[in-house]
Amino acid sequence: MGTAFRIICLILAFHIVFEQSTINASRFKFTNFVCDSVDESWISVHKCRLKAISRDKTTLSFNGTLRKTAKNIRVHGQIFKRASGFKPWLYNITIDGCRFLQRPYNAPAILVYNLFKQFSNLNFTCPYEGQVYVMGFHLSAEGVPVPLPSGEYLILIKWYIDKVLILSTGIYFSFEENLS
Ligand SMILES: *[C@@H]1O[C@H](CO)[C@@H](O)[C@H](O)[C@H]1NC(C)=O
Ligand SMILES: *[C@@H]1O[C@H](CO)[C@@H](O)[C@H](O)[C@H]1NC(C)=O
Ligand SMILES: *[C@@H]1O[C@H](CO)[C@@H](O)[C@H](O)[C@H]1NC(C)=O
Ligand SMILES: CC(=O)N[C@H]1CO[C@H](CO)[C@@H](O)[C@@H]1O
Repeated sequence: MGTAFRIICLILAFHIVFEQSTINASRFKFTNFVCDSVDESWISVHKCRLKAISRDKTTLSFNGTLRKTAKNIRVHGQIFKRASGFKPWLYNITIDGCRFLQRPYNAPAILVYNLFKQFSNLNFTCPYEGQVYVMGFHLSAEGVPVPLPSGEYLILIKWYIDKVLILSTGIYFSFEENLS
């Protein structure tokens, strides 16, 4: 085996190790997506699921039809972090959905909305009727906009129309920082 060949192997090996430890420094992964408490008089849910695209990429999709005109939407979002069961963590917020769509307010809500709005049709002002969807939403660890400790998380979002709970969506994900 020539010296040149050995050097090339060494460079290649170094390159691979270096790339894995830098590019894959952190990992974000959806682990479950649950839609329940569905009020069929208000909404039918056609799709609520995750799809594994590759080892590092899982997409989230929701597709539903609002059967009536929604003008008064309240959104209650809460974050949980796993620590022998999911415990409330940091945020527990309620926003006026229609007001938000007119002029986004509430920093954590804006942050989450900005992540998924390009994958959805929730981008116009009230009233809402008919199709509502989020299709193929995915996020890489680099896309996570805030420092996040490693762990398992749940974002529980409850959707109310005219003060009636019409849908509850649970988004579970794991985040691992600085793998290597
Ligand atoms: C949502 O589901 C409905 C009913 O199955 C379908 O007609 C529509 O094309 C779907 N929308 C998207 C964005 O996939
Ligand atoms: C979160 O907010 C909701 C609605 O405001 C309230 O009912 C609930 O008790 C709160 N949970 C925690 C853990 O603060
Ligand atoms: C809202 O999203 C839909 C679907 O992605 C897109 O076709 C439409 O142009 C968007 N509308 C606005 C006002 O951004
Ligand atoms: C080993 C491993 O997970 N490699 C991934 C590192 O990140 C790049 C870019 O995101 C992926 O293409 C690799 O598959």
